[in-house]
Amino acid sequence: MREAQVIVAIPDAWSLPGDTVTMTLNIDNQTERDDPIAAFQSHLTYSDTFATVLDVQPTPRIDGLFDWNIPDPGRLIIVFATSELEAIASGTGPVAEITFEVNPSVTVGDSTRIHFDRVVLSDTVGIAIPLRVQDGTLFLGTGIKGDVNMDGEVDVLDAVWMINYILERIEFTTFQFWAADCNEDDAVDILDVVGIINVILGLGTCPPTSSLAKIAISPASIWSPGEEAEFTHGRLELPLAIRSEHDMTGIQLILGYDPTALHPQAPQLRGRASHMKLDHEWADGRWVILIYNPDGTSIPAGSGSILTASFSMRNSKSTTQRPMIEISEALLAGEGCREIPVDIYPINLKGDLQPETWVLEQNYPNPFNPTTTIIYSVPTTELTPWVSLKIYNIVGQEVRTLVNERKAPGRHRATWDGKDEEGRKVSSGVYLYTLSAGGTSRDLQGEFRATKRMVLVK
Ligand SMILES: [Ca+2]
Ligand SMILES: [Ca+2]
Repeated sequence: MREAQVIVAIPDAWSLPGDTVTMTLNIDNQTERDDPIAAFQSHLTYSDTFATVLDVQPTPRIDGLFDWNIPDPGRLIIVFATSELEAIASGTGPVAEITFEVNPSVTVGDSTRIHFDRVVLSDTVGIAIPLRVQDGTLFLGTGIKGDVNMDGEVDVLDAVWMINYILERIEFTTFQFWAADCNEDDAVDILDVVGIINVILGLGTCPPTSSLAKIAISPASIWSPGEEAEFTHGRLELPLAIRSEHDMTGIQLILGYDPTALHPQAPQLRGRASHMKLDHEWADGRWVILIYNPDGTSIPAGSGSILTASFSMRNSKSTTQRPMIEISEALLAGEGCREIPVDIYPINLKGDLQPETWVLEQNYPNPFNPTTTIIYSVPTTELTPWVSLKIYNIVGQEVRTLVNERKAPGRHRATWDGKDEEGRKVSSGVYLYTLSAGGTSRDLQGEFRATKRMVLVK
């Protein structure tokens, strides 16, 4: 006998006591070797004390005769035949929708199996087509807000499901969405996550938003401190700061960015958010970041950077425009699952994507002991230029060579440890540092030369 290719199945569904729920009867006959289906007969059994069939409707895949009947309680027969017994189009998906009404007195957590008792598929000349069946299960949700995975308990597993849903890693069924939307505002977000954490820890409840007393909450603000945003060659460090007069139990951020120019890296918590937990996911120019803490602690009120979002740049050599980045959404959770309104400021990037000119920056710290850092920038040129950075004493004698090689475009940093070429500590006083660059050879003729002073103190 040939292996059955056609699958007749009823996918699982979830409902609550007293609700109606529609389950689908699917036929999967999408492979080309399948025999054409001209007619179908199915006998289904289910618990009639659990649910009652209200209606059965064909889907557009069915064109022809369609009928159904309940000869005995708990038994459903569905029959259809295509017009003039021509084959129904191959494909996958529902051919019928069965609407059940769930008995209001059924115990939550129960389920009933929708069982294929007998199924016959006929081809166009009346020969049975081999098939496989897959029973479905109608689950009754526990009716507990927060019990997303429907195991009867509200615990950290449910919080993880919610986080994965918000980060768009998984999808929810209608019932799971209902269970996850603890504060009943028709959205599943960080407010629900911190609500469920409070419930798990016994710190409080996750009341419906509509039941919260209307009290004035002063708005927070979120921005990227531009003076800190730093483009270095091939990389952007984007700090994000929040000012809030209220403690924050959780934060949900969505950053929009140009995915053709930027590639998100791991974000890092900073400052007063360092103790929090962070999870994130990005795709197609949307970067969703969640900040929360399973132990219920919050980010204290205050002002300053809480996060650095880093990007690497794609095709940085050919890009000279600053790529688009914005804070698309910011949702702040306060005490008791209250939402803290937030003003979002546009991101104004100050750093250049790539330096367009030679720059020799003032060393820091200065005065210094024992080490200091010197930053210099190499512009974009067709050929990688030769660069030298040397230290001289005040009478012009060479003390140390820090750099003497080709350097790629971008900002570079060099460190001087206050020692000469032989590794001896030099005496305190004024020193000069000179950046020479140019051409593509060691002669360093002409292109750029700059000198600055620094002071070594003892
Ligand atoms: Ca659960
Ligand atoms: Ca919600």
